[in-house]
Amino acid sequence: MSKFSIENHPHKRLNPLTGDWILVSPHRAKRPWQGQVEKAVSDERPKYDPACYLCPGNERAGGKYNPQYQGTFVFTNDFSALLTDSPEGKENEDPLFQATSETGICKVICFSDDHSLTIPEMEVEDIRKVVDVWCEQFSELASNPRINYVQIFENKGAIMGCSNPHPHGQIWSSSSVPTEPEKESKTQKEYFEIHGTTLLGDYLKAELINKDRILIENKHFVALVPYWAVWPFETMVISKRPVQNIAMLTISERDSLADIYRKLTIKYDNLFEVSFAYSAGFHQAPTDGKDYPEWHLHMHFYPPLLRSSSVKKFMVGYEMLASPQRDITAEQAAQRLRDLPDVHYKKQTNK
Ligand code: H2U
Ligand code: ZN
Repeated sequence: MSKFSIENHPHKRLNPLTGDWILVSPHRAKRPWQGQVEKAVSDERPKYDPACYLCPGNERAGGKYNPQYQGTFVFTNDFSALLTDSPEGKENEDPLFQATSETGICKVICFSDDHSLTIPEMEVEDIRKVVDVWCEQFSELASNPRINYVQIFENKGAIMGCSNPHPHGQIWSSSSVPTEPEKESKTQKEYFEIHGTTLLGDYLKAELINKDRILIENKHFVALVPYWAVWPFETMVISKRPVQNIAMLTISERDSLADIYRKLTIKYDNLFEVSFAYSAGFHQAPTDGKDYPEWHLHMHFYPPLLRSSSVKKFMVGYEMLASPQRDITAEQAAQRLRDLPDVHYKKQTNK
């Protein structure tokens, strides 16, 4: 029998941030791909859509009107999943029936007044303004004694359940730390206690030497396909300096974040020449006033597309019941993304 290699043989990889394992089946990706990569239908949109509840001047649910804003605009979600004034309480007498009240604040952030744009089509200076809004919103919510975690995210594309193509993101902030960041809190703390350095700082150092999974590196950030990626083109953006939250970023680091967000999403759009859907967001330290030196700011990008603008990966069967699985390896995915042009397909002059 030949010697085990992760390029050729089925194996499991550990996600050290969550403790989860993922099954990788590289032998299956070796099947030649014969299907035509179909071009998506054009997604050209007007700069202003009178029917869009995020466009300037338009009416939202409940009869509120957006101002004639320019650039970014933030409002409290009209259908907030968490409320500030709900009563506190618990159900904890029976270990099998545990419930606890949860409060919070949910916001929607319009990235631009221009309905036709998406992040990869925006100018870097305009994405930079979105970074500032995230920092301001984070600081404001973090200073609220009832808010102990701030989840900043972007849900992009109808395929991800996004209700509106107007460029926007959301922030849900809560009184407790949600499941995913809670898992990462635990693993990063354990790592920091043993090594005295952040888990992601050490991971990034190793990845920058190896280079197989690196996509983009700028002054202060790196975009890569994590070793333990589950989604076909899943990526992470990690700050080179271990900072606990987005508000701790320097001016120059904020510039770098805007730059890498743009460059990564351009690669994504160029992959299937379609506005590439994903759920993306930041993971950062809890905001309960304590110090979290183990926490290392990063973003996750979870895109569902697999082979073309319409063929998505399903998380079904074995994945729902046993463990996530992928065919194309993280290294192959990184290679594909790295090889794509840095100019957005709509702006390529040879098209
Ligand atoms: P998506 O990013 O998943 O499309 O969600 C947009 C949010 O906008 C969604 O959380 C909110 C929804 O509650 N919304 C408003 O706050 N006001 C509206 O008038 C419509 C939608
Ligand atoms: Zn709009």
